[in-house]
Amino acid sequence: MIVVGERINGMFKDIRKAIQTLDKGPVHDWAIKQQEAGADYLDLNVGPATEDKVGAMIWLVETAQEVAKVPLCLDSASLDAIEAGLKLCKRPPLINSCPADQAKIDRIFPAAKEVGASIIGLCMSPAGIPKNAENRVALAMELVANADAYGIPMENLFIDPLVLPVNVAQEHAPEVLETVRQVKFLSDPAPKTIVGLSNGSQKALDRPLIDRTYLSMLMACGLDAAIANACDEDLMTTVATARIILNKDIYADSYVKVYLNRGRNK
Ligand code: THG
Repeated sequence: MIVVGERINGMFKDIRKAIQTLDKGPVHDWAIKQQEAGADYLDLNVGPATEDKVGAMIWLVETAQEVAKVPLCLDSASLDAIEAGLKLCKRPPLINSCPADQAKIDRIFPAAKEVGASIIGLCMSPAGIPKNAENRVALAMELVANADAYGIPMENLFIDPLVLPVNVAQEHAPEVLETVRQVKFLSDPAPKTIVGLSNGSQKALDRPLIDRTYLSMLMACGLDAAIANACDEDLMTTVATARIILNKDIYADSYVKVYLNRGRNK
């Protein structure tokens, strides 16, 4: 399981303030904390902190890289911000993200190819997010065909079916599970799959319970990666346990301890 630490996001008050005051402390702290907790990538998202998405992304990339041992995940709807961040990355990042929109694909895919970056392809078109799995999979297919045409290896394409809050869009939750299952049969080799896990529990009661329940179900459907709260120990031990049950790691009485001490889990 590839875990992308979600915490460096202007959606959170401390990071919003850090971006506005150019205070490196919170960005350094969360980069270190998340990678120590087992994050494989660090998501960087300016969020609502400022209108200067490009300037803020440059600052986030430079600041995070002062302490980061893991690669970055450049999270922005602004292609300018992604491109600016991409130029500064010391390690090939994960580009977050590109919808099934040909104009955006034609800009992002070649840029990713040039530096060996991976791409998150969203099951979303200019018409929006489909309601059912079938139409989400059709958009995934477009992204797969484009990756193929641009010479991007399938292991570098992460399909995101788009998790929506379960309290207002409950009917989407099983469609996301089904999309993950079907994407694994789209091509051989298949692309990877990823979700923004915490979207599902927004504004709901007992968020960690929803997050870890949904994650174990998604893993049973073949999920490869999640943008998630890497500092939630119960979530991370759920990942370790699901991997045992899926026979991906060998059972040992001490597996949870070993996993936590190891701090990483691929
Ligand atoms: N897919 C992709 N990228 C994504 C998402 C996705 N990036 C952003 C998001 N979704 C994943 N990251 C988060 C980060 C935080 C929260 C949810 C998803 C979150 N934040 C608190 C909230 O809104 O309640 C912030 C409040 C606070 O504590 O200050 O839940 O789906 N590719």
